[in-house]
Amino acid sequence: MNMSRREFIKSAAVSAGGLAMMPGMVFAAPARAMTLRAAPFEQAVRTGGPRTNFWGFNGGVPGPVLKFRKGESVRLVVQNALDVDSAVHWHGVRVPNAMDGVPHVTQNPIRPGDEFVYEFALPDSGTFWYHPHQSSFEQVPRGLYGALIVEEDEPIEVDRELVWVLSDVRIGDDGRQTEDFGRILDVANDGRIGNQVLLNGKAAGAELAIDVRRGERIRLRLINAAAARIFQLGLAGHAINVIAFDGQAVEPHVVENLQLGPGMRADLVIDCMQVPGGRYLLTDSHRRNAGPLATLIYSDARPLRDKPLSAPIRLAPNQLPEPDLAKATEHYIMFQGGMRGVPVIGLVDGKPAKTHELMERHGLAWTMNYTARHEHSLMHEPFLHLNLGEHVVLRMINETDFVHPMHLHGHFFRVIAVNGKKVTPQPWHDTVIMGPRQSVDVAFVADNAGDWMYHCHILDHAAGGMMGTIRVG
Ligand SMILES: [Cu+2]
Repeated sequence: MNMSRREFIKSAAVSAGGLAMMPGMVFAAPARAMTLRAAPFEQAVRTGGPRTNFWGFNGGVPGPVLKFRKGESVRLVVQNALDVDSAVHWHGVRVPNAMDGVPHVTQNPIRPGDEFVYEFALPDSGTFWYHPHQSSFEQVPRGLYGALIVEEDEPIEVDRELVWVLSDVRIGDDGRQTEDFGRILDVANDGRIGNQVLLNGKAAGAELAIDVRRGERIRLRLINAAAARIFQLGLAGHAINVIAFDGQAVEPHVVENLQLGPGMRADLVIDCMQVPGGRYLLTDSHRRNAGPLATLIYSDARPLRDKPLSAPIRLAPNQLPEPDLAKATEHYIMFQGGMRGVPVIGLVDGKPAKTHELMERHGLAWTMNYTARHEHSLMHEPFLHLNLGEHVVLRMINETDFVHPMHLHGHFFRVIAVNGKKVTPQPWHDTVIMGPRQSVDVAFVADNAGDWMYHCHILDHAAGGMMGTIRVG
């Protein structure tokens, strides 16, 4: 007989007589525990190639795929075996503030040799990821990132589920990482983009083979863990069905190609309906880094089926607080700076500095509402205060000539307008791309109390001033 733990405890209590459950009493399942150990290690990104020095979780790049069920409570022990401070952020997971993993803001940094225990419940199903929020412009590209998957109560029917963590690395001919993190030339430009794209830690390229079978339905969970690279993904010969952005369900729709900025995720359904022996390229067509990433190769095995599965691919939505635009308060954030475009004056520690002074004297390049902040230094001074439960429209005005994927912690927002023009549909995101000179309006309910990071996910930009906190409550 199949009996859930709760039913078992209930019936055991009843049969014991007199030990019946009190109304409202909940037997929480014990939190599932995992240990993540951050440490240096080496691995070759290409079979037979030179070894690359990484920092990684549990000896891998990416770190282990953490897979949980919606509603589950987890206990994640992070051990720091690096010789620098660290802390881990659970990107996209709506955690209580104290579990958000931001050093100096939500916790003390985890010192070398120490550990920190993160405990929280998982309110949403979806594709999330984890990475340090300490010197992330260095710790992330060195290899500290991994997927965090929360399964739906009723997953859609597929033959296979793949998790692809996309990233890149800047390496020399000897395979060693180039030790040039945080250069002002990268900070004030497009960020530090690697010279080798990685797919699950392996060198991407036409020679990277993905074996599929005719008739197979694949659910692809994509995560852009790169520090600065924007992907524009296409798959020859196949329809790309998007079913979720940033872990949140969208009405399934087919796209020609998919833009994925740093920090962003997408869930896709691919029906492999080409013939045995066929080869199809997965490509990146972004202007900066166009090229093949992998080849889908159809095996000669007997097809699984000759028509695509007819099972629905629509995901059940998570319960997110719906912003009411009629009563929402408007807030503005203006972004300026960078090496191209109009020179600016920004405040650093309360004192004005021009663009070249920001860069040469402070190592900063970007301002939000005329202020440039050092990573986490002035974080206890939020740049925006919201009341708990406030309905908010945040208008982000990008006065720079650069693209910025903006990320808000602890909340999801709906993207409601671009350049002042209403968009439909209005998908939920935790990270949204602002194009150069573009304005993007997002709406959300500030229902999670605490000081929440709000920053560009081009991690050099965040380190260069595009980072601050929003206080809720
Ligand atoms: Cu940016």
